[in-house]
Amino acid sequence: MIAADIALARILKAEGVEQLFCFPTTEIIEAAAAEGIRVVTARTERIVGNMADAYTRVNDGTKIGVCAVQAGPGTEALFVSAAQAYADSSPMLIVTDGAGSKRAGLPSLSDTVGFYEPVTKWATSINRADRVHEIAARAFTKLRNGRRRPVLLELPRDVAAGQIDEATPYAASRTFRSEADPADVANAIRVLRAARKPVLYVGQGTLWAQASAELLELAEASHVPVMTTTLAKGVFPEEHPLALGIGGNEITGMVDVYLRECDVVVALGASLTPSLAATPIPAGKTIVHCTADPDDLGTEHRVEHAVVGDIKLVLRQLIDELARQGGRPDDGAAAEIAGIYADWIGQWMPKLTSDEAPINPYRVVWDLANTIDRANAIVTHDSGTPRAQLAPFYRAPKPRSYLGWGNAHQLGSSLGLMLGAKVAAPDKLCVAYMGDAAFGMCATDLETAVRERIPVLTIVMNNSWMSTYSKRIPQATERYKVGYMSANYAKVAEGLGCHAERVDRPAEIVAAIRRAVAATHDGTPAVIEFMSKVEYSATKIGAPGP
Ligand SMILES: Cc1ncc(C[n+]2csc(CCOP(=O)(O)OP(=O)(O)O)c2C)c(N)n1
Ligand SMILES: [Mg+2]
Repeated sequence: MIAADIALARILKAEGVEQLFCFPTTEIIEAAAAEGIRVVTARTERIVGNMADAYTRVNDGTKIGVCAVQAGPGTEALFVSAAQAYADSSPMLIVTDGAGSKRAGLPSLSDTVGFYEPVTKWATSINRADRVHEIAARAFTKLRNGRRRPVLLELPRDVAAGQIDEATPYAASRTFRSEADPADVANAIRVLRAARKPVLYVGQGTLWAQASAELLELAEASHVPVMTTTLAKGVFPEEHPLALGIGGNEITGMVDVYLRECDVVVALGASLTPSLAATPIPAGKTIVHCTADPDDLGTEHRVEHAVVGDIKLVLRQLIDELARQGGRPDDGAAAEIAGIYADWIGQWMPKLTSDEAPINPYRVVWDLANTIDRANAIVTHDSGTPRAQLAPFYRAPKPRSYLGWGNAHQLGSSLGLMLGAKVAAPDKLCVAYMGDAAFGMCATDLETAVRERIPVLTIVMNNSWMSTYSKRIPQATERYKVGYMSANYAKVAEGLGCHAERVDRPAEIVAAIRRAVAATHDGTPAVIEFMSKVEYSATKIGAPGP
């Protein structure tokens, strides 16, 4: 006989779980550690959740990020990260303890399962020790199938101690896929072949389905340009001649032209729900909606042409059907894209190469992109102008070399996300690019990076304020005499054990990045604080210039 918490720890191992992200300790955390699972302990629960979320994403969901926190204040503090993972459709498993059954339901205790229901695919309490296997199997099956979203399991203390048969069998869960109706595929290709100026509008479903090779094959076979949402950034190599770059809250000049001028949009693995992560499709376009989740259909657009199925299998069907119908001629899109890029990036060059001090943040983005080995990096933006500055201009060369977010993005989540990414991909340079307000929301977890030996690179743009809020707040700050946000963040980072530098001259940017990258290679987390100016130029449809 074994205790239920040990049985659950063994199930996690059987499901391929190699690490548990947690704070501080519970029965399941101790049981997992005893079973040889690496326990990564953060300083705050919200960072714990971010780590598990990014760990899953970097593994494309083939390995599930699991986090464990205490019930009550722990699950309450983790909620924001679960909400973010839910909004971005990222599956992670949350395991929590709970009061013993004698105290269950008392009004003095928060109802963990109840308040997690809106931010999970499934939240449940394991109410008997002998149900651990059955409930865990259902949890992992949900995490690996259908729409990817968090799952919460509560293991109350007395249930955790309950004894069950050690020999209870457990088979790891798996993903099941299905193709689309061939008639829908044939119709989609007919619409694509008849199009005057089509665009492939790609969402993160292509990442979860690991369909980047098929996407490349379809684009090259059809000569159709590819844009991605912020969440899917990198699934199509952004320096490919047919790449338009991202269309999120911010867009590239190429997306601006193509999305306005196209007649047909073929959406692939995109929900087409309105959000900060996905540029709305202008009215009057014919849409072919290819998605694994039929719930996506008809959200914002009338369903005229749809293809429902696993997007990797659907892409293969589309490639075969395109050949069967006679292909599609090359209409010279690549040359047009090159021209638009040259014109658009030319407009931005004065900012991207600016010598001004305080430093122009676009200069940091440009120097970062041209200094690090992007093919061996995972980069992410935080909320605020960091997203606006980085996402359109940093060209991601391959899937998961950039983690894009944008539906319900918690300020300060980039650090925890990169900690999780670095645990998943220890050989990659993992970079969190954030503002000073974001730093204030996560900085103490730099100590987690040091203690747990997770050497990430954090870039802090210190502009003494929250750029996008600068129009309204200065009057208020003057009125109430609270002043601007000010601190020496490099000293904070140094105090937490990081390699840290403060840079105030543009000529020093590249050398500082090189030193910081070298520090991470030596195992030390690095922070560079750039003294920067407030700079906000939205790149929107119809206005992608500075
Ligand atoms: C927890 C949370 N609160 C509020 C917001 C809304 N928000 C988005 S960006 C931002 C300010 C960002 O300021 P900073 O990090 O300094 O970056 P900057 O825009 O100045 O470059 C805020 C408050 C959020 N995303 N998350
Ligand atoms: Mg700021």
